[in-house]
Amino acid sequence: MFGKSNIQPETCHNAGTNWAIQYNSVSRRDCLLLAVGALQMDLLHTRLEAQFRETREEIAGLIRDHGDLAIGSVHLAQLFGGMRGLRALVCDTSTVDPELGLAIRGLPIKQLHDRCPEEIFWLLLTSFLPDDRELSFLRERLHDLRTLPGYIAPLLDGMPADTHPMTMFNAAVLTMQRESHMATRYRTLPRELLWTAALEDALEMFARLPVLAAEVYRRRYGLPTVEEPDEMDWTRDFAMRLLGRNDAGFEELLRSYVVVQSDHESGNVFAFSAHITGSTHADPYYACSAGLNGLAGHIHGLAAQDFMRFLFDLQQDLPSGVDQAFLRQILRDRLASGRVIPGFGHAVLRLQDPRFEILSSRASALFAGEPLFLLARQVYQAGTQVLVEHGRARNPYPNVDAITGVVLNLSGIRELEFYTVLFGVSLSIGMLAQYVISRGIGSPIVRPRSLSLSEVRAMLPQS
Ligand code: AMX
Repeated sequence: MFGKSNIQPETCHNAGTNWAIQYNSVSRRDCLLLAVGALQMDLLHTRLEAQFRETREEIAGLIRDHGDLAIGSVHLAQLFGGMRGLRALVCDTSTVDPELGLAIRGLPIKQLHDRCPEEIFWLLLTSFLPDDRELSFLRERLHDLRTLPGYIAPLLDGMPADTHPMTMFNAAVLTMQRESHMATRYRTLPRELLWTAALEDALEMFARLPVLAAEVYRRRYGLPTVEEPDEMDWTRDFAMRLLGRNDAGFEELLRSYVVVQSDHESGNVFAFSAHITGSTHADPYYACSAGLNGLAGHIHGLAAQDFMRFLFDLQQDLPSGVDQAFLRQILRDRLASGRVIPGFGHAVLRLQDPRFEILSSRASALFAGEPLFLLARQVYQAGTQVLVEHGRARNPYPNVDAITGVVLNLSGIRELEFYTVLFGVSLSIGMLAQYVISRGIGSPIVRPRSLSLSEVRAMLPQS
């Protein structure tokens, strides 16, 4: 599970590949990586190389021929409203239509939830689902890359015992930044090839983040060490590391859990934070870490733990059950005291989140009679009724965070603070794909302008 860290770069002008000949100030490590990488990365690399070249040319043409085309306007309410509804980013990996929900590369998530995360990573990057050969290639590559650097175990063990698992996870992600190929090769790679090093980082992170998450889980909660699994299937390996045993039901559930949460276009806080950070050419470790920091907010990725805390409080206070009228009153009181109902609402979606529906229907099949699931269903109903009655929330339905904690808990992962880590592992798949694409198509630094309040006042119509 743990290995040695990367060797430090040395100077080397003895190039072994075409790229290296072209950019002859690469280090010995770069030469090796380029030579080995050029062989191993062939399938994915060849696809992406052509794709990025064409997209770069298309974007240059669009800017040249239509650069002045107005695609929308900014309303004053949006300045003060977190830019919600403002369409000011380009993201091809996925779309979140308010009335349809998530589609990855045009495919609705309801058509994809039986796929595996490896297929989704490939789809996000290339816009094609991999064939069998491509899937095996990716799995082998990930299998080879998954060993964590040796310094991660002491880092995790050295943290205060009550450190939030999300902090442990993210501190380790940031610490692993020293492994970054992009950071090492930045001085020598031309801008249009930065994506090649970013892809190496993305693959390593995709391979290692589940291993890291499982390490955080077991160390943080003092669980016994698990015998190292040796699975080619990314999800099976992850499931075994988490539970410490093979459990086909949990594996299936985890596969859907990861897939439905793998990407949500680029405007959500996690992806946006990562995108902005990456736009400075900070490497994927820094960018992912920035995204994880954003995810660790209560009205974003911590909502799953907050929803579960709410359920547990209900169970504890009312051990013999709760009727709907009383539950509605509890929720009304909560709103009246200025608190949100966790696990409800969405900044973009105006329908019930299809991701919630997918995981709910899996939960119905697996946990139909479980008291926790029955209570959760009562809350789904009462929460929507109370939010409709309250009249403020534009989306009164339960969101994905209202179901993820329930399915994890009923699968045996009971430590609710850990749930956001699993959300982070899932979302990092999209974030990493977006990172590679952004470097591949040459996305520039993100730098919107701001207005002062007095400038806004000066724009108001004079009465
Ligand atoms: N409970 C209480 N009030 C809510 C609410 C909820 N679940 N959802 C929305 N509202 C309120 C908003 O706070 C806002 O109040 P205001 O008018 O006093 O400012 C009003 O309803 C209108 O909000 P909105 O436009 O419908 O939503 P938003 O874009 O402002 O916020 C979100 C979206 C997700 C932050 C919000 O619904 C919320 O706080 N939900 C609870 C936390 C949660 O479940 N977050 C997870 C979301 C999914 C995710 O990112 N993982």
